[in-house]
Amino acid sequence: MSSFAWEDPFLLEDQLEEDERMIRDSAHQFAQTTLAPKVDKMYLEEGIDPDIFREMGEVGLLGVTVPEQYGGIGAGYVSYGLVAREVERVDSGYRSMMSVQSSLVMYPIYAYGSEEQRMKYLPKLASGEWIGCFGLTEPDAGSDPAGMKTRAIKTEGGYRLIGSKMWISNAPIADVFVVWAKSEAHDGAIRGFVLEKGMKGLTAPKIGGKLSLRASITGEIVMDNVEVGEEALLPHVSGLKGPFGCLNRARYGIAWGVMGAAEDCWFGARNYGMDRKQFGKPLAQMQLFQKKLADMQTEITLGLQASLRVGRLFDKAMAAPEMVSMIKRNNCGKALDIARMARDMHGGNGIQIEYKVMRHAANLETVNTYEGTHDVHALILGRAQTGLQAFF
Ligand code: TGC
Ligand code: FAD
Repeated sequence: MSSFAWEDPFLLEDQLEEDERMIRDSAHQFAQTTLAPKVDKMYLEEGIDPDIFREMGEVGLLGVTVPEQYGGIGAGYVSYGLVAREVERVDSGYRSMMSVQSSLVMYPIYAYGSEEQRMKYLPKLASGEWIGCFGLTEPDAGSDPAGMKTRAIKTEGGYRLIGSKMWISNAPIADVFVVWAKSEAHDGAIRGFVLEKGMKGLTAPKIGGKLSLRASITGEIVMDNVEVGEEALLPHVSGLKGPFGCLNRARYGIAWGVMGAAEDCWFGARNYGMDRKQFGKPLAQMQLFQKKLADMQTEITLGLQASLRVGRLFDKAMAAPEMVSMIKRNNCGKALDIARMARDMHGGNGIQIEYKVMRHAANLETVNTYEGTHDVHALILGRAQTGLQAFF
């Protein structure tokens, strides 16, 4: 038998390719030196620093899986997951900014767009010069996006968009808006449109007062008769499978990302327990404390291993949406439990910003909800094994 690496029990490191390790190391270095120093201030002030997109673009973190000819780095889905893990180790909000740009804006333009749309938008989104957002959710259509009210009415040269989107990451600072609407000209089918900042009738007010994901800006998208030309339509997809094709990728990234946040909480709790003494000995020497550390270690190890497996299948085009539901749901739920537990293990210090655990726990409340809630993913898995849908 060989020795046990407590930080990496199943030797994940050994299962990565050399190029994946290099991308991971560069993301780690960037996240720790550029993002980590600013996160507390951004979180406390609910601030926003759009320069982060350019900084991410400079080190190749935007559109990791997009081919190089469009500005991406053409890497695989395991690399994308490793990047998400490193960025979310610092803050879920920063991972949110990165994954919306990569999976929810660049991916649909790449996969469903015309060559003109790809050439126009992808290089500038990859460099971070332009910021993107993805509008699917509406005030009355969250878990049930098929219930959206936003519509596209055919005009002589294109379409007129009417409706509003709610809870949209990056929206108030976005240059490029990928929005989904029911198109009357396509028998009411859901179609994607690419809108640009400054279009008449398009506004994106900030949603303030969030107690979670405070380092990532969130807004509405209001479309008050926004006139666009035919070239704004994403030509190569129709129906809900359009937005869901993007969500499969973003949800997969989240499964890796939340494990990064959970690892930060686990290592923080362990280190705190090694230093802090009560009843004459370190907290880390107490049985209950060690049980909690063992639970964290086990769930993170299993969650990372599952994410790696789905990533390898993604790269072979063998990943099913239900696999993604399973790891998104389970990893988010476990990460949230771990963050809450780590907060408890830090005692009173656990509520302080400098110990990070309460910020992670508050962020993970959102991550457990967006991109399909914990329960919605249970229903997706329930439907897959019974053939019976329980949504309505
Ligand atoms: P359903 O009848 O199941 O499907 C309708 C059509 O869509 C296809 N489809 C998929 N295609 C690809 N991948 C998937 N995962 C797919 N899921 C469904 C399906 O094959 C069908 O196609 P067709 O051609 O037969 O029409 O649809 P439903 O209306 O019954 O949906 C049910 C449900 C609950 C599964 C679904 O609506 C759902 O997943 N709801 C959750 C909504 C959600 O995830 N919203 C996310 C908004 S974006 C966001 O949160 C970004 S946060 C980003 C950040 O800051 O990081
Ligand atoms: P609801 O759908 O109203 O759900 C409320 C509760 O009811 C949940 O517990 C849910 O599980 C439960 N529920 C719903 N349906 C059922 C059912 N059939 N059976 C049993 N229980 C059910 N959206 C975007 O389009 N783009 C973005 O960039 C984006 N960013 C976001 C950023 C933040 C900070 C947040 C908070 C949200 C973001 N969202 C975004 C929206 C997010 O995807 C939705 O919040 C999420 O899909 C849930 O929808 P809802 O909030 O309307 O909740």
